[in-house]
Amino acid sequence: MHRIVAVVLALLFAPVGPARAEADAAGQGRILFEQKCASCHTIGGGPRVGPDLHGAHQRRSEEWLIRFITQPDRMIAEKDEVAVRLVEQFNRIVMPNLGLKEAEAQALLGHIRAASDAAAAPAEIPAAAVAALGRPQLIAPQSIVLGIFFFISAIILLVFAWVGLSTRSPEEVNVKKAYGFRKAMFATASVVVVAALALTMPGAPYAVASLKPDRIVYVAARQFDFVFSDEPITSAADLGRIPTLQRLELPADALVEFRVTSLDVNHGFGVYGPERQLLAQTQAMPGYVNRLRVRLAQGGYYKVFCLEYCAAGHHAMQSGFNVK
Ligand code: HEC
Ligand SMILES: [Cu+2]
Repeated sequence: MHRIVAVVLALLFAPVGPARAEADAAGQGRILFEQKCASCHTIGGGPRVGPDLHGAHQRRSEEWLIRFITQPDRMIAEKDEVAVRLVEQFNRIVMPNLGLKEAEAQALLGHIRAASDAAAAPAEIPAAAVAALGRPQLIAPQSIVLGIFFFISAIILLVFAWVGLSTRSPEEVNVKKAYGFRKAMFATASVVVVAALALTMPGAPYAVASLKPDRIVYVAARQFDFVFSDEPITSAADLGRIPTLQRLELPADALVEFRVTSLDVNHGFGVYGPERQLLAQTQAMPGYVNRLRVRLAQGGYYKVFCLEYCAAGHHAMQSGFNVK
């Protein structure tokens, strides 16, 4: 009887025990990766601040990887051949020592293995596609503003030149006439300013601010990436627990509200259109949520760049989304 109970118990628990432990380890590895590594690395999504870790377990020994994940700074200082070459390749940005224990590195390796198996090999961006991007074109409002700026600048230059030249032949000034002219100038300027305000105020975005957005996207910026989600992510501990949007798709012509915060230092959240013009931007600040509302008519891929120098990996801090 005891033996039967023992066998039944063994059958019930034997396969479950290790499998669950493995799943837990994989889950822990995934959370650790989201929290500590995903800001610089992808697995199959291409290089970012650091190399794509797709298949890292195939190109390096387990021992090397564990050591590098726990003590990258020491290995680089000791001039490990592979580590030094990687530093050269990645703009001399040294991977920080994140104070991980060996068990955590093991869990991370488990995740890198599992995620590498799940993801296809990273696609190279064809050089032709990069070369085909021409110089960015000025969009209408920008070129109109630039035109007005040049026009006013030209008038100011002409006035200065005229005043400068007029000093060659000094003449008496009729003070009364000069004051009269000044009054007339003031009246003209007042009329122009009030008219310009009356014409342009209705276009100010205050009315849009009272509309209900069609879509709210939460953005958490951190060194060195942007995390999109449908729920607020307010601390690094939320990463890996709150689902993030790996690929953000937005409907065209919808009113989209980005709620932008930062998990570490100040960043900028700059949205660039498919022709690579800056369309909208706000700051990403720790402890604050800045709202940025946009209505994007044109379909295509919009890029997001960090607009505030935030440390050595700033140049790689970019993301993007599709509008359909
Ligand atoms: C601040 C950015 C940053 C963070 C965060 C970061 N890394 Fe790195 N990582 C790098 C860079 C840059 C390199 C290339 C080597 C160098 O320059 O130091 C690298 C290299 C590596 C390599 C070697 C890759 C290869 O091709 O052999 C592994 C493995 C690695 N990182 C794992 C991790 C893991 C795991 C984490 C999270 C615990 C992590 N990294 C966090 C920037 C980072
Ligand atoms: Cu930055």
